[in-house]
Amino acid sequence: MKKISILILLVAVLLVFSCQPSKKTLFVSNWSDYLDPDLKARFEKENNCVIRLSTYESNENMLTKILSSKQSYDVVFPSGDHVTIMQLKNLLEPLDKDKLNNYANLDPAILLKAQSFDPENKHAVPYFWGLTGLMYNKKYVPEDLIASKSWKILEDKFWNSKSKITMLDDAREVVGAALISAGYDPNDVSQPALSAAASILESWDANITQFDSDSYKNEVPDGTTWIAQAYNGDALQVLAENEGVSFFLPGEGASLWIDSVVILKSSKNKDLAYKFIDFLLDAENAKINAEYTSYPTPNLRAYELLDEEVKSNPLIYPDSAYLDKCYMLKFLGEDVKRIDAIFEQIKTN
Ligand code: SPD
Repeated sequence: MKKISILILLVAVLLVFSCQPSKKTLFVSNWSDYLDPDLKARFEKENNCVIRLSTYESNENMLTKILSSKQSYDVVFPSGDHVTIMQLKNLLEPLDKDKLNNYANLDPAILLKAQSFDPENKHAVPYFWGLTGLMYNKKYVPEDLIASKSWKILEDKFWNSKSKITMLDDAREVVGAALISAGYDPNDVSQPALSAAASILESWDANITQFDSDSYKNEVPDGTTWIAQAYNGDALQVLAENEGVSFFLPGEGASLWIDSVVILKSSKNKDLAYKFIDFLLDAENAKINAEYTSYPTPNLRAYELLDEEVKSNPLIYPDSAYLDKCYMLKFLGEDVKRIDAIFEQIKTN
């Protein structure tokens, strides 16, 4: 008799659970440290869903992952040149802007810039933009060496035999920095430009320990690395926690990029994907996210809500004179192979 009661109870419990509507899951792949976890949790709660978030450290890894994974991702965050690459591969869902009530919060000037990689802003919603500079540990790097605030400090003999430099694991950023240092546009793939960049990279490489886009966030503060090529928001997240670390945008100029949020054509949850993007576009949410990431926001309504201290920080929002010296990393088509070849050569040296 007792056994029968237990069995009935078990069946009842199973029935209750099987009747619960299962939560929808949104598969999101994003750069690391690029979304406030509290916002993610709030979206899940408000929409009775789960976000499965996986992270990546480079556009190339993201693309390999979505092309090779059995899991179909719903939402990803490529940089401009990769929006074009993904669109040419027919991976992107054209946006139905009627489903994005907060789209009008975006800065028209940034939307115009984004048209260089996404004509008519058809497939990509600008998420953050940013600049790439150098982050260093003040204890080990002498101020007089840094004073010039130039990419050229990486060529200084101070670094010889120290093995204390790291650069991003990103061909466009690394070769781009060398091109800027040599006085060229990082999109220049002419022979003279690439030869100059290759020889500068050789001199830097003698003291570079690794090409890595993540570990510098711990290694500069703890002194394993003394100077690292760094994305500005990531660097500012580190600075906020470590007084001994500093960051600068080199005087010659820097690469400038716009990362966007896109919905994949293969997404099985497009309605939820739209809701998520619209949630990110909400002015208050975008402001919270901008404060968390320390990246410049393309959301004009969110920008207006930011503290004066953030808006006037030249490492987040440099003045127009500096921005005029910065270069958007453009889609280069087949020519990118010439940049990749130099990067591979340096990496395998
Ligand atoms: N942790 C977030 C890093 C975002 C970097 N954006 C990519 C820029 C590629 N040039």
